[in-house]
Amino acid sequence: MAHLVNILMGSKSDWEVMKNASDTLNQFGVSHECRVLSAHRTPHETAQYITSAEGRGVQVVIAAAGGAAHLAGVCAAHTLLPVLGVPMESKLDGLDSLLSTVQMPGGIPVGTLAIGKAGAVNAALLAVAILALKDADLKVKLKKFREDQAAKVLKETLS
Ligand code: RP5
Repeated sequence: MAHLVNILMGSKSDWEVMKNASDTLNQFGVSHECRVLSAHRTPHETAQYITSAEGRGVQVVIAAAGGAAHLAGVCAAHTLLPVLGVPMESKLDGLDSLLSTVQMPGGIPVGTLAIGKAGAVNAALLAVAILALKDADLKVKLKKFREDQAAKVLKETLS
């Protein structure tokens, strides 16, 4: 079966955070592949992998990197697929990663999420929302996720 989402990260050190994106996609039963590929350390392999993504049936790309975080931008430059960028926490608290990911030149968009775990989870949820545009069952699951989340908040008690 084709993977619908590719999750890329610049280093294995990003996996602890990006596992949250993978876990969230698993929660929705969305098939995906996770790879370590770096814009700087493996530029040719990154370009090759992302250029072939659409042909492999991928519909959304999630790219996470920290520091001089160019991975999402490089991915976006090599594909017409939607690319969601997740800035990783870094020596500068992720601000460098955030700015490197979000400040794309006009013409090559990257949908940039929050720094760290919230961004990883939300990238997966946004990927689900994109896929749900053409998948009614997935839309039902997303609606239930939101309802369950709201119910949990409303049940909170404070001592
Ligand atoms: C980036 O540099 C990676 O995405 C990671 O967030 C950061 C540090 O990488 P390591 O030095 O831990 O491999 O490319």
